[in-house]
Amino acid sequence: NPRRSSSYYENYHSMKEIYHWMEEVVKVHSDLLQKIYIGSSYEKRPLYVLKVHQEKRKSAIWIDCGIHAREWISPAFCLWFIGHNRLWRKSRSSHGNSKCIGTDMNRNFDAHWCGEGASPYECQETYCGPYPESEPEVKAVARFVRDHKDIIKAYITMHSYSQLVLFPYSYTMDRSKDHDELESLAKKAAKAIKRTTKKTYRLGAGAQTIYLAPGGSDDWAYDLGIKYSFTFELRDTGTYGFLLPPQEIKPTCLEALSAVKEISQHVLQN
Ligand code: ING
Ligand code: ZN
Repeated sequence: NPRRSSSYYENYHSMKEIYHWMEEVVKVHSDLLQKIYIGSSYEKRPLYVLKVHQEKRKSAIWIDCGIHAREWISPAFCLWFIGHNRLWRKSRSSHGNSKCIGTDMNRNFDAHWCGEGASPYECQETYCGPYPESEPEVKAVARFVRDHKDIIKAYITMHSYSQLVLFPYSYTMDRSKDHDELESLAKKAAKAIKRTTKKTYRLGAGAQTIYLAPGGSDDWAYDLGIKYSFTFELRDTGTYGFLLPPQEIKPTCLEALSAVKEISQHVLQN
């Protein structure tokens, strides 16, 4: 039940926990949130205002929660109100009567769609969608790549995080017929990264390196005939995870570029 999961907001928390939550949420969203000390309670506990703002001082709306101690739902609302989900993964599509939104677009491609490693349930983070290419975003990419498959020699998709260079397959533990060539090219890419920023990227076929995951774009592109198909998991390895600090953008891009160059060179030679 971590502070940024949706189930966190569907539970009650102690005062101490709420103070910790305030600190964390203000730190993570320092661009949007400000914590202002406005005094203390009779028992000397600090009272804070969380100010939500984007533009400079215009007008404001005051909301308070928990004036009456036994009314727990009231502070729960204030927490829920602030707790926008920075860690959203899926698309934004709705599905019939389900209250849950979104499809995992990297499970929605037509490559062993919705097999083991994806979920048929709308509320899951790896929901595969009602049918392959059900998502307009996936359909648009798939259509474009299909229409240009004779000229597209490599397919590269960027994700985060874990520092990995992955290649097909992710939908099966079996090796692809180009496994050895893809592995040696991934090794070259990882070496280029090491030369550029000294960072270590591990490499391997998706299913063997991380987990079984059908419906991914790289497997789909590979089976379409685009041999050089790669998924990059960029920085970091978990220190900041999805909340990578801005100072790491430039070095991450430089190392990724060195890997992309390595792949391009190989593709041009073959
Ligand atoms: N990782 C990928 C994911 O969609 C992946 C891993 C790669 C799956 C290739 C399928 C094919 O789970 C992240 N970080 O999204
Ligand atoms: Zn991803």
